[in-house]
Parts: sequence; C-alpha cells; structure tokens
Amino acid sequence: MMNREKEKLQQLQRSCLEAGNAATAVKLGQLAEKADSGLTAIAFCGHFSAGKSTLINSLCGKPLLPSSPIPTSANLVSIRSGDAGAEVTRIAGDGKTAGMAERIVQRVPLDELEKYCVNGTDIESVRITYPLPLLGGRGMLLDTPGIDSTDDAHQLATESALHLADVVLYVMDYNHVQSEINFTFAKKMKDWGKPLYLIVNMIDKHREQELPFATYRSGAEQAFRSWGIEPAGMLFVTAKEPAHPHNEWGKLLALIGALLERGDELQQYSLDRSVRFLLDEHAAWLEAEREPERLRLEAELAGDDGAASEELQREYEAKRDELEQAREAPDALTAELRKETAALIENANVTPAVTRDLAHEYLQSRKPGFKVGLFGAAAKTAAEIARRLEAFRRDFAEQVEAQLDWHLRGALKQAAERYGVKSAELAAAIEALGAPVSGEWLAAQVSGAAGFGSDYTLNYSRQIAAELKANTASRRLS
Ligand SMILES: Nc1nc2c(ncn2[C@@H]2O[C@H](COP(=O)(O)OP(=O)(O)OP(=O)(O)O)[C@@H](O)[C@H]2O)c(=O)[nH]1
Ligand SMILES: [Mg+2]
Repeated sequence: MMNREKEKLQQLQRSCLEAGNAATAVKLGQLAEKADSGLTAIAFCGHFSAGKSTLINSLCGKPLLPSSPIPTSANLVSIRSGDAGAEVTRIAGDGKTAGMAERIVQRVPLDELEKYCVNGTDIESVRITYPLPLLGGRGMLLDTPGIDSTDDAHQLATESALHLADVVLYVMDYNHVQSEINFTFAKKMKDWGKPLYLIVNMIDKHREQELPFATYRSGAEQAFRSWGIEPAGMLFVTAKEPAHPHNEWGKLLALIGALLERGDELQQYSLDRSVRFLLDEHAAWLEAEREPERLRLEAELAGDDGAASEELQREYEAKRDELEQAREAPDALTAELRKETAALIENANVTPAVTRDLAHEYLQSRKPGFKVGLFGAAAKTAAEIARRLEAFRRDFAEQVEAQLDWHLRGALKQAAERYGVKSAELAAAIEALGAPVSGEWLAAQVSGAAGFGSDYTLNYSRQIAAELKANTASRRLS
C-alpha cells in the first residue's frame, strides 16, 4: 500500500475513534491490515445454505471451514496459504465499545477450531491458514454468513466483510436462482462498485428430462439481465458431483487464477471504493449521532416560546410529508408489487410430482380408445374420466393456493401496509385474489394431437402452470 493511502486510512480511523464510531473504526483497521498484506480477497456471499462453505472447502481440497457456523460478531472468516493453523481474535470486555476494547489473539490447532468456536460468542474474526497452492502468497478467500431475507441482503452489503472484498462471488442454490433476494443483493453490490460473479451451485440437482440444461441456463442469465444486473460472469457448478457433464469447475479455478493474476489492479480499485464507502458510513453515523443534540440546542436557544412554535412547525412538516407520501404511494406501491409478485409467481412450483402423477392418470383416460367395463361402458368410462379429472383438479387447485395465491396475498398485504394504503376495496380485492381452476379449463388444455406418454404429461403440466401464471400475472394488479 502506498504511504499516502495508509495515512488517509489512519487519519479516518482516528477521527472515527475520536467521535466514538467504533464499528467503522474496526473496519478501517481491518482494511488497513488487509491492504498491507497485499493479498487479493475473494469473498463468497449468498443465501443461507447455498453451499458457500462447501465450495470453499472443495476449492481448498480440505474441509478447513468448520461444519457448524462460527458465532462471530464481525463474521469475518478468512482462509489464506501458510502453515496449518487458525488464529482467533476475540474482543475482551464490552462488545458495545468494540472499537476501543482490547483484543485477544489466540492460535488454535485446526482440528480444535470447531470446538473452540462453538464455545465462544465474542469472536471478531477467524483466520485460517493452510498450505494452498491455489492461493499462494497472492490471495485469500472470505466466507460470509448466509442471508435469508432482503433485510439481510442489505445488512450484509453494509455491515459485513464486504469492505475487505476485492471481488465478490455470489453463490446460489440451483433451485433458488430466480429469487428476489438474489436480485436485491446483486443490485446492492453495484453501490460498492466491486466486480460481481454469479455462481450457480448444486447443478447436480438438474434433471435433463424435465428441462434441457441450455434452457435452464439461458433462463437464469436472462432473469438477471431483465433486472438490469450485468455480472462480470456467471458460472454453473456442483461441489457434490465433480464429474457432472455441465460442471464448470475448471472455469471456476481458472477464474480464481485470473483474478489473482490481476490482483494489484483489483486491490487498488477496491481499496478506493471501500474507503469512500466507509467515509460515507462515518458521515451518516455522525449525522445520526448529532441530530438529537442539534435539536436540543436549537430549542434551548429559541427559549420556551421558540420551542413551542418549533414543535408546531415540525408537526406541520410531518403532516405535509405524510400527505406527500400518500400521494406517491400508489405509484411506488405498484412498482414494488410488480417487482415482488413477478419473482413470487416465477418461483412457485404449482405442479410438483404428486400433481403431475394425477395429471398423468387423467391424461391416460383421455387417450383415444380408453374404456372402462364391458356393459354400459360409455357411461362408466365417462364417470371414470370425470373422477380422474376432479382428483387432479382438486390437487392442482390446492397447489395453486398453497404455492402461489397464499404467498401473493401475503406479499400484497404487506406491501399495502408498508405504504400505508388502507382501503377496504383493496383489502377485499386481495382476499378475493385467487386463480380459479376449473375442470373445463384443465380439460380444454389437453391437445388432441398428443401422444399421451410421460413426456406429454410433463409438457402438459408445464403448459398449465405457465398459462395459470400468465393469467395471475395479468390479473394481480388490476
Ligand atoms: N446437492 C448438492 N448439495 C450441496 C452442494 N454444495 C453444498 N451442498 C449441501 O448444501 C448444504 C449447505 O452447504 P453449506 O456449504 O453449509 O452452505 P453455506 O452457504 O455455507 O451455508 P451457511 O453458511 O449456513 O449460509 C450442505 O448440506 C451441503 O452438503 C452441491 O453442489 N450439491
Ligand atoms: Mg457456511
């Protein structure tokens, strides 16, 4: 690190400490240390249980990360190349004044790390070292805690180890690629301006007979594009099945190699971004800290009368803001709903295996020549077809309610609440929301030219799911 940058960092850290902003001061200290090490940091972020730790362990060729989560306050777990061992940093005393508190650094043998971590609640960071040719003296990997709500996604972006990351690999579960939280996080990453790679993990869950891999892949790529997210790259891997035909493990290794190769340039850029970000964070902290004091001083200076009129003024401003918000609410609400419901509808699996089985039963009865009984066969056959259709319809309707409508109603109600829209009409519309599924509609979707094999059942299921979703999507906001 250049001396000038070091000075800038130290100066900023001093003013944070003087002001009492411990959290930012700690991050600045970590940033200075990281910059000094000259290592390029590759951070693995993503949804809870997306396979971040498993991926890191596979890349290292050894289960270095403990299988149970490490309870840390700063959640900083790094892996670098070196003699086997771990260094655990604990905060002594009160966590609230962490910036000023004393730190205890302890070396722990790797095989005792898990036990050691489970017992500790005040761990600030864990640094694991092991001889790793992949990283050499050039890089380190950062494991981050899983996120499982859009709030977490914001939090991770602002509060966790991202100030240290030079590059972010965002890991997703094969089955949860098109979920809102992924988009939220990826968007948030743009604020940091650090390179983002999307890693779709667990592709061993793919079933080629249900969907060609190429279709899955382009769907996933398209989804991010349509959300205005242009990652630096997108890879499809599995940590479970190395020999899987679509596994891009080699590409992942090559990517890490290439990133480390360009390390200097990446570090330079990200250090600049991080300092700016932390500077903004400190400014926001100061603002929030000083606000009550400012108000108190103003009231004091103005005397009692002044305070009273100031209160009136504030009340008036609050009312005005409220009115303004109410006026803007419908637009904002519509935009937000469109975004939220699109993901919900997209992700709902309304034709799981049980439903497809019932559809198959029914479709078999629609095969030309299908017949039940010998005497009065026509009536018996018709009754059997109707019975199968009804069994299928009932199950499908239940799936639609449980997988789609219920979630939609929840999202709509929450959004309405968030925007303070209280209208009986809207509430009734939300309650009434639901895609009616009639037997006639299901019967009409059957193609006369069908072969009625299991392939057709799959196509048919996909078709009714798509139709129903398209109907729901066009109805949801009207
Ligand atoms: N089928 C399959 N399972 C995987 C794969 N990778 C990881 N898993 C499993 O997914 C589960 C979660 O993996 P973790 O590595 O703990 O996920 P994580 O993202 O670190 O989870 P958190 O740290 O809790 O957020 C484990 O049971 C893994 O064995 C994969 O490629 N395929
Ligand atoms: Mg993990």
